[in-house]
Amino acid sequence: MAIDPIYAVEILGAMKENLPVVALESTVITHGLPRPQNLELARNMERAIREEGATPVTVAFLDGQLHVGVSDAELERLANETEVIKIGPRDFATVMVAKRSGGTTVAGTMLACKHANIKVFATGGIGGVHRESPFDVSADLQALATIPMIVVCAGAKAILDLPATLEYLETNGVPVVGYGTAEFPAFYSRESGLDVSVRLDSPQEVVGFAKAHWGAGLQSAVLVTNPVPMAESISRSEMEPLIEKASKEAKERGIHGKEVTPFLLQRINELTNGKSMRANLSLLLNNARLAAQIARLWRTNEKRKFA
Ligand code: PSU
Ligand code: MN
Repeated sequence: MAIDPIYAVEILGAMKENLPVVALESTVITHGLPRPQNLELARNMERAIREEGATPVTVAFLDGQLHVGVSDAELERLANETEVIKIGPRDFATVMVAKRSGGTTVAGTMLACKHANIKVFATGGIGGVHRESPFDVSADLQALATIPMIVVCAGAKAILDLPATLEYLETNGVPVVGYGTAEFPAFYSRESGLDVSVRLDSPQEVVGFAKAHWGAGLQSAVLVTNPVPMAESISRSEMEPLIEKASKEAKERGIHGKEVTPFLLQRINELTNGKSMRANLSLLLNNARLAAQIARLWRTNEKRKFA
């Protein structure tokens, strides 16, 4: 049973015309944010991408079918359904066979993009190596190592072991681009004390870099890390004790596997009285805009190549 995605009509049109498209994940809708902010955010991200002149493609599973692009009604269903699965690559077959619905993670969305030949993807934060259990390495890292696309994020959350996460990316040939910064951003915080592998300052530079990277024969992704906007950012010193506390609770409560990330996100939101969620929403929109700017240049360049 080969995978046979359902493409939204708008996406098919955009792809046929070689118009810019930006993929969006949906675990952030199903598991990352509370209702009703999840639906609001999903709609706002799609709108931000359109405003920048690209077509948004939210990826998700509905009743066992992979959707590349969803309608507004489908978005609403995803945001409100309770029996939704968090879908990474290993869950594709489970969901297809059992005809289930759910949100694709960064890795799951990248796998879908590989089938759909979508090159640019915007998300909030990538998964990584967990602090509580160093063997819990997100499948996102594996996907970044093997699927050639541009992934725009705000770094990885400091709930992770950030140095170990960066080491993994280095080993696997994934360049970590700091967008307008030489420091790896830590999601809620603009600072981490850790270096990126290269700093780039414009969408043009990102596109040129990605072409050089793939031109060198690599099959890995280019990870663009875009710091959370200043106004909603939270300092590292403010976040650190709260992250420690949430991580300790996760361990004490025996939370493990794919439950860890959603638990920590929700707990940190409670501990910051919603401030962390405001940072989360702001950086997601910021990433959607940058990804759309990159996608526009990407398509123009591709056209020129074949003209
Ligand atoms: N980071 C966020 N919000 C999220 C996630 C990460 O700020 O919702 C989701 C993403 O979909 C990511 C996934 O791919 O969590 C990683 O989960 P895990 O650590 O189980 O691989
Ligand atoms: Mn994990």
